[in-house]
Amino acid sequence: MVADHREASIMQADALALAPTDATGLIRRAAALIFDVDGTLAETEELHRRAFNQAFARHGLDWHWDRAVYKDLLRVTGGKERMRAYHERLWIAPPLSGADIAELHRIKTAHYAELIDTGCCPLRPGVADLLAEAKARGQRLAIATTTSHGNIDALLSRTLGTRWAADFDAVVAGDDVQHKKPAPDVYREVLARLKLDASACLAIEDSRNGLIAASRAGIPVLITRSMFFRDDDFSEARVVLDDLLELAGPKQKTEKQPHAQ
Ligand code: XBP
Ligand code: MG
Repeated sequence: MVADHREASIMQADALALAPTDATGLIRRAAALIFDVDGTLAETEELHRRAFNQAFARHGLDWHWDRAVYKDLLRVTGGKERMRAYHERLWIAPPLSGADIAELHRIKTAHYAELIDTGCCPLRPGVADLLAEAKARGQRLAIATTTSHGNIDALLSRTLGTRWAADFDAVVAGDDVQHKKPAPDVYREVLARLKLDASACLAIEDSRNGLIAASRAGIPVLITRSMFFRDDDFSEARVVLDDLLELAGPKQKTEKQPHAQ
């Protein structure tokens, strides 16, 4: 009961959202910036969606997730959990074992890496600059994501170079913890590794599940709206931006992500 009360007051406290202009101050004051990956560092969910569909076809399943279906399924975090949730909706579907789901996810992850390797998924606008500026300021950087270490490495090796991990003090992925977002586990694990107080950090997220996860860990949140979560409820966030280019000054035109047209 106490935990729920604490959680409510944390969410309440964050309801006092800052104006975007204060976003820069919020970022600069943080001892550490903790980044979500999918939808935040890059618009990757469209590639995840394509990779799922390629895996279904390879596995002889007549499943096809269009963007509307995928947008709804994204409420379930974790690719394996997402496939299981979809399968449970198909009452007449043939039984899929845990091993089947794991094999499907392995194939999907391989397709995702191939798509990332085409270079069609750059970092979102303003991300590279923010990472470089934070590093120059001596701020610590971390990652708290639901996806896998393999997917993080595929994306960041391609966009930041193979030595990307040297700039991050903690990288926590979905399978490192017992419960995925919106549970706070990945964020609590990052805080434990950084040995920092939650209130001294800032989480940068794109989805309500991510906002809830970070808020439950007591971390203030800056949201950058993304393709599939644009209309999520972000009322507990400290700041909500369309993208990080807004930090550089008045809203600028941001180029469309080529693959996310
Ligand atoms: C987003 C997710 C992941 C991806 C798919 O993670 O929920 O499940 O959609 O990747 P985040 P996997 O926004 O926390 O980075 O198939 O590897 O789960
Ligand atoms: Mg995300």
